[in-house]
Amino acid sequence: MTDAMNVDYDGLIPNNVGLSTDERVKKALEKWHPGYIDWWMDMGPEGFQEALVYLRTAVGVGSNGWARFDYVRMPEYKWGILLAPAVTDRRIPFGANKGEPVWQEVPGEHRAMLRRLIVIQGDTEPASVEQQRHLGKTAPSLYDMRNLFQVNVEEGRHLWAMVYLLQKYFGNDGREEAEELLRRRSGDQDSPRMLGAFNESTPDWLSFFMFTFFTDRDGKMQLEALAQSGFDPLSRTCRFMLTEEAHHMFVGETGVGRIVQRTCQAMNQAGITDPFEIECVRALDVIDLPTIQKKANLHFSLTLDLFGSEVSTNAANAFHAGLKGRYREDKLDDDHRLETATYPVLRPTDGVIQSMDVPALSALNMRLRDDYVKDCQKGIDRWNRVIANAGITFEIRLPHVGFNRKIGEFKSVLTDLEGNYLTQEEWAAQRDRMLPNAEDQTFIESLMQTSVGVPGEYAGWIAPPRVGIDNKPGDFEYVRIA
Ligand code: BYC
Ligand code: FE
Ligand code: FE
Repeated sequence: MTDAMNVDYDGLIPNNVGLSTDERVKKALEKWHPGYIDWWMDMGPEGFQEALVYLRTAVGVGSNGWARFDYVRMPEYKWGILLAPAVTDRRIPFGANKGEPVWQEVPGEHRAMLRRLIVIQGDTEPASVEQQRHLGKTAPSLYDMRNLFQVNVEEGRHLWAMVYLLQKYFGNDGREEAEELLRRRSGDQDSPRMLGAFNESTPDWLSFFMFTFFTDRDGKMQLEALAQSGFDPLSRTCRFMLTEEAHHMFVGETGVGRIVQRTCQAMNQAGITDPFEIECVRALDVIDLPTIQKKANLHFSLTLDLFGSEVSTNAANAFHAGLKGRYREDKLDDDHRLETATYPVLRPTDGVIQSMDVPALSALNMRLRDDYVKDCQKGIDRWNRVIANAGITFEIRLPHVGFNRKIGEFKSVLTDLEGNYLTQEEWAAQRDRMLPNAEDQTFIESLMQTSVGVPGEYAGWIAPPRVGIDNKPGDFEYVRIA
């Protein structure tokens, strides 16, 4: 039953977890459902709840053919509970209990730690929907609008995924946490979302694409680490979520890539060779490359904070307990216990930033962050190829990991993009060349005043995609606006 490949669509909640025979959890979820819909109507995409959107819905969990595309009103989207198929005889892959059979129930001694991880993961999902709720009104095309809404409904489903775990495995306090997930609000003074970056605003489409490139990629890394978990229901949930996450990063990478492409094209047509002639480039109604770089600096640094402190006992405990592993733990070749290993951590010391070996167990956040930075760089390389192919001399670069940090080793130092220390005064003088300022923001928003609602048309600051969603032709009507 639990490793069914097909989804049961009979009840209110599509699922492959045998909900129809689990009265207790079914009732709990059905009770939670109206509150979720209220939240979606209040905090979901503003102005488009009636629109018919060409969305994909999961109808199976197999590695191919799991999606069906159709026009759906978002509030009627089938938010289901979908677990990747169980792996026969799966063993805890790391930590003190390595090699023992995975847990199908919550191990009592790790209950609080596990609940905290699930709640934090769950909290980010609705937060991102809240952050993105105004963007429909300024979408550069129906294609992009549809992708935004696809990401939004899937983040909603990710909330369901975590709420299912809370309702099924954590009894009363799980139910309370599930309610709290609907109560907190991104950016709210009194009851904010749990992690820093999820309380920032996503004011424009360049930010949206940067967010899905950088911040959804933190989602990918954290889900990869949780997919290794010895708590098997969490592992299976995360494994299925990762298949959806790939599309979110596609949206971010190609979104920024298409903006870069359009800027380079406009520069070439106008005969501008110097990317730093900002006023001339902006006069073409495209976003200059240095401003794109500044947005990348902002979203990269905000996202690095999501990895927590480089040296962390929480991370050590979660690994030791077998709850949260490393990126591709099952592909790594070591003892998977890390009781004697070390790992290099970058630390600011007087005058210099130094690499220091610390116990590997305590450096797991640093390690996941290192894997994340490598993953980001691959996408950046692809953006840079677009610029190089256009014959323009400019390279988008990831800033130093110490730049603009609020969490961890670097939170009490100021650095420039290369990691050189700055005094308060130097920071104040240089900030506007490193991060978007009010003027940059005003310019970006001046380009994004309305949405483009004609099928096949695109705003002038972004290139059309190379292929459509679900192989649809260029003039396909991805959203039928009510
Ligand atoms: N903001 O030992 P520390 C996604 C707190 S994104 C505020 O340094 P730890 C998505 C921390 O909670 C992926 N507080 O770090 C993307 C702790 O507080 P308590 C989300 C922070 O615990 C886009 C204290 O500082 N999933 O899915 O090892 C769209 C000391 O903690 C922050 C996860 O994060 C911060 N940035 O690691 C939609 C996975 N950082 O408990 C969705 C689950 C740290 O002492 N979470 N703190 O009061 C975790 O694995 C860990 O909680 C963290 C932090 C990696 C977040
Ligand atoms: Fe998500
Ligand atoms: Fe995502």
